Amino acid sequence: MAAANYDYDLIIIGAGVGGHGAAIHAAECGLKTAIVEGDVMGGTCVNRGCVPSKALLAAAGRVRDMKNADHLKHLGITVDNVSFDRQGIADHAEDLVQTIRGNLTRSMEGVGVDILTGNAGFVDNHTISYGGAPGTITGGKKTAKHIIIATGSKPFVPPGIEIDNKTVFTSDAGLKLDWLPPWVAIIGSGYIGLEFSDVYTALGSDVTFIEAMPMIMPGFDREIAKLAERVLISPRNIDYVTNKFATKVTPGIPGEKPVTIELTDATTKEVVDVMEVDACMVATGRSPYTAGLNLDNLKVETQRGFVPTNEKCQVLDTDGNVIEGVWCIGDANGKLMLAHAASTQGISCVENMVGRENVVNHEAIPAACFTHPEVSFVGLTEEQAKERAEKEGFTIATCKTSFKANSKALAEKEAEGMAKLIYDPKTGKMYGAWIFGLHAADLVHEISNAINNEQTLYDLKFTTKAHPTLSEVVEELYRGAHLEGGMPSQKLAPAR
Ligand SMILES: Cc1cc2nc3c(=O)[nH]c(=O)nc-3n(C[C@H](O)[C@H](O)[C@H](O)COP(=O)(O)OP(=O)(O)OC[C@H]3O[C@@H](n4cnc5c(N)ncnc54)[C@H](O)[C@@H]3O)c2cc1C
Ligand SMILES: *[C@@H]1O[C@H](CO)[C@@H](O)[C@H](O)[C@H]1NC(C)=O
Ligand SMILES: *[C@@H]1O[C@H](CO)[C@@H](O)[C@H](O)[C@H]1NC(C)=O
Ligand SMILES: CC(=O)N[C@H]1CO[C@H](CO)[C@@H](O)[C@@H]1O
Repeated sequence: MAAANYDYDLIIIGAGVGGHGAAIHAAECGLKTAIVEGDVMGGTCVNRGCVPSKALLAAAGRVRDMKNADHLKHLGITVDNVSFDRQGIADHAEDLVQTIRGNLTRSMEGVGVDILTGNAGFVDNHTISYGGAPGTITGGKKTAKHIIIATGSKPFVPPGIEIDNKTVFTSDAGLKLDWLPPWVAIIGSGYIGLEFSDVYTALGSDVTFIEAMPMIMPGFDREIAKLAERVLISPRNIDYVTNKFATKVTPGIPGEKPVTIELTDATTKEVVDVMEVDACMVATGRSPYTAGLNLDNLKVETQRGFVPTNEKCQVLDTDGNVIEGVWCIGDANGKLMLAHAASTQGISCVENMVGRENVVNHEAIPAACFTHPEVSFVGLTEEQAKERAEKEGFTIATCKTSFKANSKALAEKEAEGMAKLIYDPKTGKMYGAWIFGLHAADLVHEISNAINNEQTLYDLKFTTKAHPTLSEVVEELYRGAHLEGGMPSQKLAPAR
């Protein structure tokens, strides 16, 4: 039974990972729940994001390993003539998408969530209309006590770039791996561009990054970016230009006519070069997908397309007031455009709906780039932490360790990597951690959980990892941190 006078307790607009996480938790909390999806179930992550990209990276990573005769020789292995089937790799990605999409759909049906189809827009803060053409409110109407916007994002394509989905494309078409262009320019060296460069170079393509910022991998901690460049860029068939905008990109014809890319200097604003490549991938970020929601009916003004929200993901109107019953999670609110952030926010919203106050700590949410090897982090870069420490009047210190000090990494002969912790030596509070190396994406959770639980290095110094494991990289960080005032005995773990 839904709350009096409503069809549902909760309606979620958009069945991506964010909407899915909210729906499952709402059903578990006893809320009568519906989810509306205007396209295929699963959203970006399952169909056009995390899932197919990780499938391609898994296959490409194996190819890279098996073609690395030097590395294998050090382990005493020789391999002849490694070959791969491009279509077979593409099929692996598509199969995985279908499996996970099916599981996601069934898991919601299994807990009694109603799945409604069609695009949805707001009539008022308790009513949606769905199933009509996008931007209209002519479909069926449903009411709910709470409505969550979970409409996600789409690739952002800068003006001047013409997409043909064959020679000039975004990640949407890139993930289909229709062909392997001999030379691909990738516009943008964020995590999506980097992951694609890993796939393309493993499968034999050459890559050129075009980056508008003065440095590549601009979002990374500088020291980590430097090492990542030494391992992920320099030894591979990758080069780059920085401080350049791709201002005009014209599609070509595979094998006949090249793609042309006009490069404009970011400082002088002058056209400095025209590149000719076989293909161009546009990885310049993502825009929120909030058109067609009829947010005007709620007096909500999007900011660069993002839905304005408070710390609890409640939607705010033009006067900054909370709109009763309306929430927004995931890529559409722009707080942190990652799949697991979307579902964590969804669960948090439901907690607030059922009267348990909850605010997500975004500085405890890990992030990863699934190159070989991986990059992961949680919290701030050293640069950001320094800035905050100066402003708020505390001190920070860093400690580092190399994968070369780790027996497990050495056994794998994959010891290229480092980890770094940014912390306050007085309180033992951790502000950020960065890991570059084998299985970095799995290693970061140890630290992100500790940050989420507000544990300090005073506690963590006394935890134990199995030997030999990669987790000892994190242990090295904890133990290597220098805490002022030594180790107060009252902080010692109690004897059991
Ligand atoms: C190539 C690539 C790789 C990525 N890899 C990772 C990764 O490894 N890890 C990670 O954490 N993140 C990754 N991401 C990011 C991740 O995909 C997104 O952060 C995540 O999908 C956001 O989830 P969401 O639920 O907010 O929105 P989405 O997944 O975008 O889902 C929104 C859904 O809402 C639907 N919708 C929109 N408007 C309406 C409407 N009006 N009515 C009805 N339905 C509507 C859409 O059709 C869509 O299905 C990747 C993204 C890309 C592009
Ligand atoms: C490996 O490939 C080369 C060239 O394609 C070929 O001449 C050789 O016979 C192959 N070797 C094996 C073991 O298949
Ligand atoms: C490219 O693909 C997208 C969907 O992935 C589609 O919306 C767009 O219309 C396509 N463009 C062309 C020129 O085919
Ligand atoms: C947990 C779950 O439902 N797993 C299923 C996902 O889909 C595959 C293939 O359809 C099934 O074999 C799994 O059991």
